[in-house]
Amino acid sequence: MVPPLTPQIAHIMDHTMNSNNKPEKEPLTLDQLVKNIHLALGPDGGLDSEHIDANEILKLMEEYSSNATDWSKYTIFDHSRAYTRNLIDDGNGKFNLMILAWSKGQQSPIHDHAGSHCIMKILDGELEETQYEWPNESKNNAAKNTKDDDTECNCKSSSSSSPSSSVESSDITEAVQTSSSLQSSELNGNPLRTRKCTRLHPNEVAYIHDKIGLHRISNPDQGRGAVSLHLYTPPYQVCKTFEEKTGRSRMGGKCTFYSIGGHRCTDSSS
Ligand code: CSS
Ligand code: FE2
Repeated sequence: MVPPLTPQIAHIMDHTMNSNNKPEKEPLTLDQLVKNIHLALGPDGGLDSEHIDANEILKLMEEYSSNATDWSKYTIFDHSRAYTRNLIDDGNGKFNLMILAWSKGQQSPIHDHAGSHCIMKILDGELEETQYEWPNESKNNAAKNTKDDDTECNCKSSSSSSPSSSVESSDITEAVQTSSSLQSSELNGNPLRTRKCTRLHPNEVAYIHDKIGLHRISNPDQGRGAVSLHLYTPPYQVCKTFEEKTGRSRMGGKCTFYSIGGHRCTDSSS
């Protein structure tokens, strides 16, 4: 476990007085949040994924309230991609904090998180998170994978899993290709079983780890983009992506940066 937060951590501070001479809460800035995450995760080394207190980081992310003045300089959209990954801070190798700018109506592939903790906060617009069981669990539970599950989940059932013929090294942010015309009965493997689907609104925070399962993030709004803040600790450069219809995986998700510190990466890699 991580030691308790030290007193240097800037929580939402009482700095100013209102007309009744009562303290008014001054919102935490993104810069202060970054400092707090550094303090919580330590300067370097020491903590692996097992020893990180994810709840502590979750609370820090919850304390921040979205303010576009803080994050607009990091938010670069590219509508030829499903989303862009824009690095704010590399956490001295301990974590990556980044802005994801989601194109309208686009979605990530289904993916894991390479053993890292993933904490995400909605900054603008809305996103949907669909969680899936790992393929082996899905196989064991295949008999339970009824249409009722889809009814329970309000998210649109995705018909756009990446075809298995895709190149192994594709970037995770590439727009997900339209489905192959094959029916699931013609493909080897079992469909991934949906665990839950959650609509996330501004300032809401979500958490996932490989121990929980896989997920896909979608921007369901066909008319506007969405922006989210993501913390990954430890950082990772590649993850697995999965076909929804078969559960087959690929080491296909190269996790590259579109920009770093607000500056566009020339080759869109880190
Ligand atoms: N995990 C994805 C974003 S959805 S949490 C990524 O790293 O690009
Ligand atoms: Fe993810």
